[in-house]
Amino acid sequence: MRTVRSELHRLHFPKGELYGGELVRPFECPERWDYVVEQLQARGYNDFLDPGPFDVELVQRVHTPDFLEFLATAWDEWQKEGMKGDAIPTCFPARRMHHDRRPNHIDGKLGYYSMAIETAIMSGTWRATQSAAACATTAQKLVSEDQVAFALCRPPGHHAGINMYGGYCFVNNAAVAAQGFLQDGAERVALLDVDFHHGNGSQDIFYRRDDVMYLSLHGQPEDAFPHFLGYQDERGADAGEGFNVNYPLPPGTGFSRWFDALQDACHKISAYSPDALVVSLGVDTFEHDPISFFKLKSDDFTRYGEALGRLKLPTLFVMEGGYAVSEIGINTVNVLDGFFGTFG
Ligand code: OKP
Ligand code: ZN
Repeated sequence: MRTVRSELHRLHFPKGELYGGELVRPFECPERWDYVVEQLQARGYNDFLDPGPFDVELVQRVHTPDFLEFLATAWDEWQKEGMKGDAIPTCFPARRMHHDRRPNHIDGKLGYYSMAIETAIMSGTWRATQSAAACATTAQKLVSEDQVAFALCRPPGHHAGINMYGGYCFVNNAAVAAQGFLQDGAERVALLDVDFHHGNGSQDIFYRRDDVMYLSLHGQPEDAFPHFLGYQDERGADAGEGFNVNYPLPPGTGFSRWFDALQDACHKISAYSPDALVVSLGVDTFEHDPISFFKLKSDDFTRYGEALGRLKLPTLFVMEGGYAVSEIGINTVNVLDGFFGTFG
């Protein structure tokens, strides 16, 4: 298995995240990437590759051009206003305000395009974001040769919607990969999201489509970020009706309940008979994750990797969350080891 990763992720390291009423060092930090690389090497996954170019045309099939233009220029606009820190939104189109008229001022644009305020934009954010999306695309193309690949994306992507960023995400790497499979001839793609958080962005992008089935296991919206999407009754719309599957789970959920949901998801994936599987691989379901509330132990990641391998599908793993930083590599590579234990 080859891993596509880029050192350019290091260009994104905002100083602060507003958390608990304080600006703290962001949970989504560059060392996360280092710990994953270290564990991959320690367990013999030594085949690393840089990504090819950022494919604008492909990315525009999942995000709007105006949103991408905003991401590319937000930092410059922010700086032109003489702002000293990183760009953080402070003002939103809440209920009965205009959510479809885009303001000109950068303060207005930040609120218009974002879903949360923990995610700061800095000088290198756009370049890092492009490198992560490029990792997803390059790894997706490797799957046709190798059956399996890993896109070690940073920043992550699954909260980024059609024209919306937040939750540490700017461009939806997994969605770009799913779209890439379709462009390369796949008829159906399953996107399975095992990150602790609901991938509201992935759901948004594919909600009215039947060519990508989105399935997510996550902390229930009543209790967990992103709070405003991810209920079980969100089943897709129009052509996509029945192709969006949510498994919201309560605080304290341990492996046995989580794995029941995963097995149900696996049955639905098999019945859909996709040409490829994209796994949004967040390991923040871990018992010691600082911002999540599931109770998976490190060995449980191996067990569910085995279940994914039994699907016997061409599979792309795309890195999402995981904030117990010193264990992120162990848990991530446990999934891969489990996968190859049954996939062959
Ligand atoms: C990104 B990914 C809770 C604040 C939550 C955002 C978490 C983003 C997670 N008080 N902050 O899905 O791992
Ligand atoms: Zn997450």
